[in-house]
Order: sequence, then structure tokens, then C-alpha cells
Amino acid sequence: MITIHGVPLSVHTRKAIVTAILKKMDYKFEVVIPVIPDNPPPNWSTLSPTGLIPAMQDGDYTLADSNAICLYLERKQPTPAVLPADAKAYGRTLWFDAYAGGTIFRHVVHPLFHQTIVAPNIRKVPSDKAVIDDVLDNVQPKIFGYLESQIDGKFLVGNAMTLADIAIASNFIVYQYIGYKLDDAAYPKLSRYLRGIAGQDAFRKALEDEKPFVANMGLDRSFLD
Ligand SMILES: N[C@@H](CCC(=O)N[C@@H](CS)C(=O)NCC(=O)O)C(=O)O
Repeated sequence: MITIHGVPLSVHTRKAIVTAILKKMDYKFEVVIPVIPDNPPPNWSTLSPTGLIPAMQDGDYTLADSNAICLYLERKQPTPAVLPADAKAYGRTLWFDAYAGGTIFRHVVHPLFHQTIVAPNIRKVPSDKAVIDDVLDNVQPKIFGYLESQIDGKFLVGNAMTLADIAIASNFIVYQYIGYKLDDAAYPKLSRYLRGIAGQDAFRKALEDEKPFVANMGLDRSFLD
């Protein structure tokens, strides 16, 4: 059995969890909260040299980084695949996974999460409204507009959920948990697509499992109803 260490709420932890569920892999989940209270478990630096979540253990084999974990799971349990066999579809899947982590998370979800949740609730400092406004007014429209232009159906690549969908949708779950609403009128395809991905069995199960954690943090999951 593999162990996934992280926080259910985390964009990158959820990627690993949804991938494991989709592949019907036996996994155990261990909560590690790197930012609260800044003292992760004693072997944490071995498990996660970056200190970030998620990390994974399979016997004495360990990996950190959601991409490494998902690609490892793909080799360990090839079906159903989260990476298509076709070269162009494979490349497009990796592109959206990279875009999810390097652009959506880095420039939208991470700053909003820090200003909306971490600063006031954990660091006990005021949110920086200028940072939030800059993300919402200047950064987000270009990114959401690009995604809107790329959606043509239920999945970003091919006819089944891939790592591209898991990575992109996982960011929008957190975006909405922390109180930001997706503008259905401005991004109709993106909104419909995200509802569809969140409704995929593996995603639904992951979201169901993270319910207590979300409730405990006082977050609103009504957008999933
Ligand atoms: N490239 C890494 C990024 C991991 C990452 O940024 N994780 C965030 C949570 S989603 C984290 O650990 N944040 C804790 C912190 O910043 O202290 C991956 O894909 O796993």
C-alpha cells in the first residue's frame, strides 16, 4: 500500500489522491500541514526535501512532487491511464499539467490562498488587498480566457480524464473553496467543464473524503452541490 502525505485541501495533494483513486490503488492518507504550525513530522525533510506537499511512500521508496508521484502511479498501475499514448495528446496533457502548477497555482491560487487564508488565519496578519486585486483584475482574466479558448468538450485532451484535467480542476476547487466565484457568463465553457470534471467518480470520491477537513476550516463547498 502507498501512503500519500499532505493536506486534502491542497491542489497538488489532490492531484495524487485523484490519480490513486482513479487507478483503484490501495492508498493511505497521512495529514501533514507544512505551514501549520511550522513543525512538520521528524522524518519530513527526508520524505519531502522541499518541505512541500504532497510526498509519497511506497515501502521504503519515497517521492515528493505531485508530478513525480502521478507519473510513478501511472507506471505502477497503467490503467486507466492519466497520460494518453498518442504523442500529441501526451504532450498536450503535460503542457496543461505544467500550466496548472506553474501558472494557475503560482500566479492565481497560491497568492489568493495566502492572502485569504494563511495571512489572516495562520500568520495573523492582515490580507494585502492590493495583491488580491492585482490577481483578480490583471492576472486571472488572461489565464481564464486562455483556458476558455482551449475547452472543446468534456475533457482537455481526448475522451477521458487525464492528468491535465486533474491538475487544472484541482486548482479551481481550491479557488472556489476559499470564496472566489467563477464567472459563468464570462467563462461558460470553463465553468461547464469544471463542473463535469468535479463530477467524475474519482474526483467526487476525493472531494467527499476531504469534506471534514473543509468543514473544519470553515470553507464553503456549496459550489459543489
Ligand atoms: N511542484 C510541487 C508543488 C507543491 C506545492 O507547492 N505544494 C503546496 C501546497 S499545494 C505546499 O506545500 N505549500 C506549503 C508551503 O508553501 O509551505 C508539486 O507539484 O508537488
